[in-house]
Amino acid sequence: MVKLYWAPRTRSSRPRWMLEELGVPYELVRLSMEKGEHKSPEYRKIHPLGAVPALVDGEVTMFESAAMCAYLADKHAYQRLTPTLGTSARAAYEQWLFFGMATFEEPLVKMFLHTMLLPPEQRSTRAADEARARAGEVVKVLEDALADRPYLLGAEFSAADVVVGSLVSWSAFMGVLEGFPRVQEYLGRLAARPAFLASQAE
Ligand SMILES: N[C@@H](CCC(=O)N[C@@H](CS)C(=O)NCC(=O)O)C(=O)O
Repeated sequence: MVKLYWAPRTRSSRPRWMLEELGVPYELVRLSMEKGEHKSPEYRKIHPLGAVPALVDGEVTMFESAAMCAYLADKHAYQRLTPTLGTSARAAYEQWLFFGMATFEEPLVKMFLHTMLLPPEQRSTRAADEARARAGEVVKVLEDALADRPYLLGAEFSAADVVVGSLVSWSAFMGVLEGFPRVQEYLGRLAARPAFLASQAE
């Protein structure tokens, strides 16, 4: 059975959501980040940086949450959460996957660091403001893209919605969705999915 190394309220909810969407049975291996279990030498054999998530599926052992979503969608392609290779739908799908990881996540991480995670004396109001402005710019791209469609690729939900949707959910938590009604509605659609709800269970 697939094993997902996981901790609540982390990026590990992405592959968990994907597994739930696909109906693939999986075992959750919960790591206590408070106890530093993700930094044990044993776990570092699975994830060399000592982070969550990590996924083990038979002979496949992998890290990087978005790559896990793409891998699972391809492996269970009959569930139709990934477009056919070489098509324009596939190009859009890859664009949104990379947009999530390379463009969208960065300002959210920076905002989170400078408003919540760093000790107050290390936080920079300027860095937080810059990150908030950039996050708004990035969310506007989604607002425009969702003008004529319920999901990123059109009428059909895909693995790109899992990756980008998880970041939209984080954006709501960070308070950057105000003024973006279509993205808020998109999040409402995603959050109503049973697989999303199941992926949040602790
Ligand atoms: N790009 C990686 C990031 C993984 C990551 O940084 N995970 C965080 C939790 S959301 C973590 O485990 N942090 C602890 C650490 O890096 O020491 C992914 O998407 O899987």
